[in-house]
Amino acid sequence: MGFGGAAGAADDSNTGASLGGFGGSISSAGGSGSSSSSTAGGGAGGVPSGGAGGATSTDAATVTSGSDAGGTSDAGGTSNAGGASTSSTATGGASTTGGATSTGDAATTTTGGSATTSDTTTTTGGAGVGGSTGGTGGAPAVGEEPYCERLHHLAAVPVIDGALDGNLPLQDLPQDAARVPADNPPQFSSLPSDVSMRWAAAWFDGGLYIFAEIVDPDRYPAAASNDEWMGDGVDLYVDHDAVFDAPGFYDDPGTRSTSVSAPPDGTTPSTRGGVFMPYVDLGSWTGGECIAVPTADGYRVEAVVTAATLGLSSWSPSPSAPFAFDLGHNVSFPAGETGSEGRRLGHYFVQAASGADGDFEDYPFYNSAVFCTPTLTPP
Ligand SMILES: [Ca+2]
Ligand SMILES: [Ca+2]
Repeated sequence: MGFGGAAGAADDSNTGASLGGFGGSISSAGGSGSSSSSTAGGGAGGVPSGGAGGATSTDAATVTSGSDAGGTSDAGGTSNAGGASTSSTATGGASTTGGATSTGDAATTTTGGSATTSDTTTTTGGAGVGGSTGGTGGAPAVGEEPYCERLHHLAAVPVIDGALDGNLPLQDLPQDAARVPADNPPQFSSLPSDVSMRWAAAWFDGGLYIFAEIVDPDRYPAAASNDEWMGDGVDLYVDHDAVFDAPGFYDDPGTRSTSVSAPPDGTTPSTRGGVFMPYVDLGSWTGGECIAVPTADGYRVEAVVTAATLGLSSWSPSPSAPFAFDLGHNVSFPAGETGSEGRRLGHYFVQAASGADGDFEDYPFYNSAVFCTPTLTPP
């Protein structure tokens, strides 16, 4: 997570920003597949139209791609030649391709050919006018697991010990949906090149399972006096039913942001975690639901989010009761350096708003409308 107010220590200029205008479409970090694999399988695809922030993104892994079977031009003015992709650089199976995209005042999440929209819905068939509804696209390339789009079921309750459960394939997390505070010292205006993350996710009968493997030669978790997100670590954002009382906001209970701190050194595992909502620190993440263990070149994070994490008395996800989530990697400054967000230099996400420019409302720690809404495969 990363809102400045929670610890009172951050000083982002966006602190206190109004929630009045969630805009834009979704930028989704894809896997490592090729462009062809991500666009293959696309149905009658879409282009964004209308709505605030509805411009076609040029982001490398944005969800505005897709082919339009009969398109000529959409209402938003984006030309879309029939059959041609409007975003040639979408990569990876996790990118939302072949699907429909439409945007409105609230963001749109597009996963594998289905679209969920808020406020403004534009739907068109083959004529390709004014938005779109996709076909059956979005199938991953071989070996890819687009966890933003689809989660497999774990038969057993995961064991939170730092070792991967379920033999899940790990997926690269591209750094295109990144945020670096504008007031960082100039030499820290972008994420360091030697930090990376691979991750896996699944659902089980009690909630969401996440595993992340981080390469980071410089483990520098938040200071003990600061919130867990203010240094190296992993953030996880979850809503239990993918439905929001007010689009873009966090439900209480039901939606939570959690942060797991990186280990403090190369030998000591950590179970330090925190639970948050925007501008609210809800306390430590206890109950053995998260762990961070050091590795030779970084660390691993493993966690489950359950009913207790989300402030609920019960939660039983299923294919007919899916949830929404997102994931972020908090990346620190070099040891000894700090900025307006403590030891955190910046962070990047599985999914953020298309064209995200640093404003809080573009990111899942603040805007629940950018969460992934995966299909849950049957047990
Ligand atoms: Ca485990
Ligand atoms: Ca909800």
